[in-house]
Amino acid sequence: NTNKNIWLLMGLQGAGKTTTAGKLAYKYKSQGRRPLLVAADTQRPAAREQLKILGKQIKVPVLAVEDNESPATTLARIEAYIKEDFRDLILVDTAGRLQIDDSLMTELDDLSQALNPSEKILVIDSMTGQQSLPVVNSFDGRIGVSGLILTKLDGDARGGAALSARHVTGKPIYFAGMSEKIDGLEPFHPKRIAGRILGMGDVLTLIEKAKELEEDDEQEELKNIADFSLQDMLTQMRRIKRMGGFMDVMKLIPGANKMLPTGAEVDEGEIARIEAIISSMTDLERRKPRLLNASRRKRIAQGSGTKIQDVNRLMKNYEQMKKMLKGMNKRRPNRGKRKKRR
Ligand SMILES: Nc1nc2c(ncn2[C@@H]2O[C@H](COP(=O)(O)OP(=O)(O)OP(=O)(O)O)[C@@H](O)[C@H]2O)c(=O)[nH]1
Ligand SMILES: [Mg+2]
Repeated sequence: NTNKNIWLLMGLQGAGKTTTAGKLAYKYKSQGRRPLLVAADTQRPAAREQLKILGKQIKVPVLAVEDNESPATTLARIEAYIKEDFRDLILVDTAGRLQIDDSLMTELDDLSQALNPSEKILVIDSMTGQQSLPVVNSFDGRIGVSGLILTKLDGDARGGAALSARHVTGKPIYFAGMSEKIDGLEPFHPKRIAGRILGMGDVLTLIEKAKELEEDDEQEELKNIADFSLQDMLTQMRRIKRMGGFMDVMKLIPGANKMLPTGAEVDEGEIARIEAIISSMTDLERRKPRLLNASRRKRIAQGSGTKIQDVNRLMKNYEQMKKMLKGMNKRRPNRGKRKKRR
């Protein structure tokens, strides 16, 4: 039965399999294909009902299994169906698993063996981020996974980035779910996702982490974020460095690894460069960065053994950081009033 184009959708409970099955059917139907949805949850009639409703909405037929139907029967029914009503894409929605559960895995494996799907797609809720790595491995070990679909990327891009690198999971990512709506399925662009999370916001995450670790370090606490100066930036950068190396901290950010050039030295170098640049400024310049005109920047570059572009880039980062800190402060008025733990 290798001539049938069967895509098996599997994944943990609530990952978005059913929604994604509907989205795929909708997408390919609009491209002129003839999809058939198969509701293969042999235990929960409600799960099958959910897919039937989706199918009705998008006018794609749904073949629902019976309670405890055997995989061989399901295959026979699919074959009988497409003989009557030709279908060139068969999307099989399966039962969710709360976690990797042996009996359900066996069931899924039996179904997969019987249907011999051309694609075995693991649907992953991107909110679970790196924690889904063992899930990918179990499904792959047991059933085989040909590719991933990440859902709920509209909620958390970090999770997506955690899984975005092919070398992390060894699997291609076919699509990304970007909303609950039927048309909320898009091609996955790892660079875009990683770019979204690797803005200055992540430096802020690092700063927050550093702050948490050093809550008692009060003198250095940012008194007033509106007054965030280059000196403060340097202080924060040094904290990050003290936390055990920039690279180690960067590793905390899912997906950050692959954005960085190979070799940790490069990034330690970046901090060293920032330190050198800020150290070459006068006190006044650090407090009033507006003073930094072209000739001062040139002097600073020379003094720090860097290029004027490095100084410019630092200033741009600083401005961004300041802007974000201000925004953050507005959104969370209680920031900084956290009780001290000892
Ligand atoms: N925001 C958002 N919500 C999504 C996305 N994909 C799925 N959801 C929501 O996630 C919830 C679970 O989706 P389902 O498709 O029912 O998940 P499932 O994997 O079939 O769940 P089980 O069959 O119970 O294992 C629903 O509320 C969906 O609307 C997405 O890309 N973005
Ligand atoms: Mg479902």
